[in-house]
Amino acid sequence: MKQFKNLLFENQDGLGILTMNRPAALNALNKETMDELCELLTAIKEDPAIKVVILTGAEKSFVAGADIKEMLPMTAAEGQAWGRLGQTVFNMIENLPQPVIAAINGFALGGGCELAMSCDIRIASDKAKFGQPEVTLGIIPGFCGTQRLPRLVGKGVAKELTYTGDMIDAQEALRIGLVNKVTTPEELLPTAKAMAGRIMQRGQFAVQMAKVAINTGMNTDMETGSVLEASLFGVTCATEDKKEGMTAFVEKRKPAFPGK
Ligand code: DAK
Repeated sequence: MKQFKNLLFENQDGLGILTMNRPAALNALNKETMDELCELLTAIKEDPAIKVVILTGAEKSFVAGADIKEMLPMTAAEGQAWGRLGQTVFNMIENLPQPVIAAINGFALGGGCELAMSCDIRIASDKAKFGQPEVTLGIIPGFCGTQRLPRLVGKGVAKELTYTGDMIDAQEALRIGLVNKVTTPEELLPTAKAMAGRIMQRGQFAVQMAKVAINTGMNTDMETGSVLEASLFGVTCATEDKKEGMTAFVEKRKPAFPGK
């Protein structure tokens, strides 16, 4: 795969490890990084050999937000285009066929917190820090943070974090439901990899359909979501994975999913 300036990517036997790699700026998201993410995510989406992706950051930060120095001179039109680019890239992550686990090693602030929230599952090191500090800069979250944060932690807590710009630690993020798990820094990647490994043992098409059902269902009403779920369940019934999974259960053995 192509080499990028601000990203590292490695395919470890079907597990994609994507590392935000601009440590001199605490991995802040500039336009160049966002364009690279767009290109890399398109390649990952089209690569069926990659089953699960882990997204993490190099050195002491996950992502310390959008690049403030690059945003400072932006006009209204440029700001709007920047916001749309970020929203498009984060929606690509949310809608990637493969599950994406954020392994949050350090600062996840502003656009960094929004990036983590676009992933399916968040695991944090106990050194991680979270926040939406945009109002401290005179702006509001622009990569769907005002939308994803209340959906994850509820409206009241989302408003408190967004209006105050306060930073919270990993334990508080766990308490409010912003992250799924907290580990030591040493255990962060092993924990994420172990979870990815369990997901990779399942029927991959079923995992992907579950992702579509949950994501789409969360953005619609219960009845429409239920109809979608029934339809996707029906689709999984036509797969060889379903035949193998159920046959293996009856035969009291582990399934060997063909992946179709
Ligand atoms: N942007 C650019 N550079 C950054 C940065 C950032 N977000 N965060 C850190 N850096 C740079 C620092 O400037 C410094 O560079 P040099 O001065 O050495 O050249 C280097 O990274 C190391 O940072 P520090 O020296 O500050 O490191 P500390 O450990 O002392 O402090 C910190 C770490 C994370 C507490 C601090 O760096 C910090 O407060 N950073 C800013 C965090 C922040 O406010 N993040 C939110 C950014 S705003 C929108 C689109 C997008 C957005 C909003 C709207 N629309 C289009 C509508 C998103 C906004 C944001 O994300």
